[in-house]
Amino acid sequence: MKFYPNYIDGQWVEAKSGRRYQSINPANGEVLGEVALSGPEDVDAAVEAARKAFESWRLYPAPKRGEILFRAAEILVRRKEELARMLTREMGKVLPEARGDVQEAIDIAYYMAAEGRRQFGHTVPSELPDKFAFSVREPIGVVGIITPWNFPTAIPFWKMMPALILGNTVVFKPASDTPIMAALLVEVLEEAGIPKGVVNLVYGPGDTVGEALIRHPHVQLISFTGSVESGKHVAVTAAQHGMKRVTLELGGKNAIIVLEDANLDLAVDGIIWSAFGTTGQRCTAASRVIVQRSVAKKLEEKLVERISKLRLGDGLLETTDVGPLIHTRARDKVHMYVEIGKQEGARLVVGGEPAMEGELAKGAFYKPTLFAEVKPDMRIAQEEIFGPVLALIPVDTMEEAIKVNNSVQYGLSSAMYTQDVNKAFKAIRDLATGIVYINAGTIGAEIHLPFGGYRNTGNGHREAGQAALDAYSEWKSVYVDYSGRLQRAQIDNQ
Ligand code: UN1
Repeated sequence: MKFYPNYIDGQWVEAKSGRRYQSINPANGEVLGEVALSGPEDVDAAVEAARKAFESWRLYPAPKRGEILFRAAEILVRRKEELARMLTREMGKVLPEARGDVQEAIDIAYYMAAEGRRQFGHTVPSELPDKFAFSVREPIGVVGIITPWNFPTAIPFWKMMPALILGNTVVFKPASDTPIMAALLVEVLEEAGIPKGVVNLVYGPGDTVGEALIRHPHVQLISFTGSVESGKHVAVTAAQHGMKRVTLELGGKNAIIVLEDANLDLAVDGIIWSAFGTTGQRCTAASRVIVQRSVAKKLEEKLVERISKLRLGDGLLETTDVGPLIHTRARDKVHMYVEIGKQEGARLVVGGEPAMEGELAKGAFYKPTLFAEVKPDMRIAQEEIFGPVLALIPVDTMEEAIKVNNSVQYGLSSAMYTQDVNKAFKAIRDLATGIVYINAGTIGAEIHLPFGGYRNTGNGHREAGQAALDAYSEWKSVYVDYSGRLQRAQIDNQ
């Protein structure tokens, strides 16, 4: 069985304890490999390597850093199919979506590679004569990257690519459920020529390895994607341990609004894709449909027809529409929410139980589920379920729909289907989410726009696009006075 060690200071090494755990295919229980089970001592070694490497990496010309990132993108293009297949086996999403996950890593690698020749600062006039003023971005130092299992290639690269192009070094702690994908990514960076110590990989659980990273005195920034509860813990702990910079991306309870003038068939396509793609396990997944009452029944019928045709199975099979959940604990959590929904008085329309027929019994499968007549304050309409469960919420007006959309603790993505351009622009203004779609579902953000959300979805930072550069750099403002005398800002220029 293949063993996946840590990667520290350019070497593939066992955990110091010698302990290991197994990576499991959620579709059938197959053991995919053994993985180093690290502890805080391995984090220390990785941070030390990253700290040493920072001294030279920060001085390595940014365009040259960009060339390494560009090569990483090219290697990913070459290895895309191999990575996608392993991604499906390790995480469960269907193969076309696994290819999309790898593609998203490729996209951000190309994008950030080009930032090596930009990284614009500002050159501005000074308020005083014979004085020059400009600002530059500086790297922060050692960056701890803690990533989830649902996008095991895209999300680590969303974080690593901007961190690296700006001259930071990285300690990468991937989700325990998708370790092999992390190894493949690091292999790609190694082949691309990343110098030793610049990227380090440490496997292990959040409460030991992640915790050691968050507390480490020589880590300057933590970039974390996960739950709100864990995100709060990261923020508080990081503040107490060296006032680390923290960027958080913490999920969603995203809604698609369907107005009565909408093209319903188009809306159904977007809803099915956004609610059941990735088995509902995206931060951007639609788990609510807020529909104007006059078309609610018709929409429900169309949805039921489509949901009943979704085929569950191993994501490698072409016949599969919906893959497994990440593990049986996740499946049990989904079922717990379905029970809560029933108790709250929502009407269960379709699904509502684990799928146990034939081969499906070996994996963590759950039937795509639809609730109707859901009230906006029910738990199934408020809490992130992270599974294939969709709540139909009827409303009377667009204004009410927007209010319901905004009345959850999350604010990541929202969508509206309408043919009325006036309504669309009012919605764009009033939907309080970091991402808004018109006549498209809630998923499918592109990497050159900011990604992140309002309220508890994060702490104000954004991933991807130019916004990501802000998260991984410090601004330095520089004033050069060439007047040869003391000039006092705000005083001598009155
Ligand atoms: C996530 O689920 O955390 O917009 C990321 C999307 C993808 C990224 C999702 N491009 O659905």
